[in-house]
Amino acid sequence: MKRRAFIKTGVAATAAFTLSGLTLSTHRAFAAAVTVNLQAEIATKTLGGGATATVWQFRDTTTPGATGPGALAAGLRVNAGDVVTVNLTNTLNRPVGLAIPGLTITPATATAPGTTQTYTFTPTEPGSYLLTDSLTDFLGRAMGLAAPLIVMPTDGALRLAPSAPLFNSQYTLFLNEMDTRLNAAVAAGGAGTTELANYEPDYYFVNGLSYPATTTDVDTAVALRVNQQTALRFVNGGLHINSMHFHGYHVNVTLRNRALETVVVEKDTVVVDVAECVDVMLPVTQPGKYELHNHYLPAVTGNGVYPNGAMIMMDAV
Ligand SMILES: [Cu+2]
Repeated sequence: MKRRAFIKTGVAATAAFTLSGLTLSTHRAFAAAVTVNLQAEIATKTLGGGATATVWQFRDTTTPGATGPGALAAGLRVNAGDVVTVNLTNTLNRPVGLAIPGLTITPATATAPGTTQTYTFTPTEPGSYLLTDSLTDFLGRAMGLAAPLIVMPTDGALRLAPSAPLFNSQYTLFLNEMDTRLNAAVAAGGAGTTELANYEPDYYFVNGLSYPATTTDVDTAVALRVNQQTALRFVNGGLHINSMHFHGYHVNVTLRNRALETVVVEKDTVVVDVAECVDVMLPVTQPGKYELHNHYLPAVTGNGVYPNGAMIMMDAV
């Protein structure tokens, strides 16, 4: 298998970012050196109802057409112990500094506009991480400059952590939202300061998609099988807390920001704080189709219209 098949995720319609649905991917059972090329760039995002917005994004340029989970332009999966090299090309009009809370990245210097800089890091703790930009910070995340990083155990085992139980399948559910007034102000050359101070999102996403597009995307429409265990990885790349409510099931929170929960309580609603990564285990106890959605009512709308936004479907057979 080619190296990039290990680290990159969701190549077009075939190898999904997740171990999508019921199929188990082959995994590398050792640490290795991996390289990824990311570009910080301006893009146009299509929203529900045909509206568009100017966004910023990290895009994996290693393979043309490569995407992260869902509609995200980037998303990485590596093993603990991998030596990861990221060549970051900054095409934005301001400096960008690659940041992954919980990891030490070298060098800790900004990438100037119009330049490329090489960063390296070696994750040791399995779990989910938020890849973002430390310099544009809140503004950057509001504009979309964030992506998930998934770190599997070094031996490639299907576990959230070495001491956690095995799972059969996993999905990454990247959460964020957008206030299109902010995007429009920045696209027009403004600083966006006023809009950020009055941030009031009108679109909400899971893996960059809004309902009903979430129900037809292979990385985002959660396929379950009764009596199996599915891991769900919530990564909050936005500026709002997400309370993710499950119909049909209870889940066990296993990791919050890579730390094992000491007391595991079955929950039907899981809070994912700003910039937080929460990994849960879902024991599939019954067949059926069930919703998983943000419990904050505006988050299941798009430009005020329901249903839209951060709502996905789970389908168990
Ligand atoms: Cu509900």
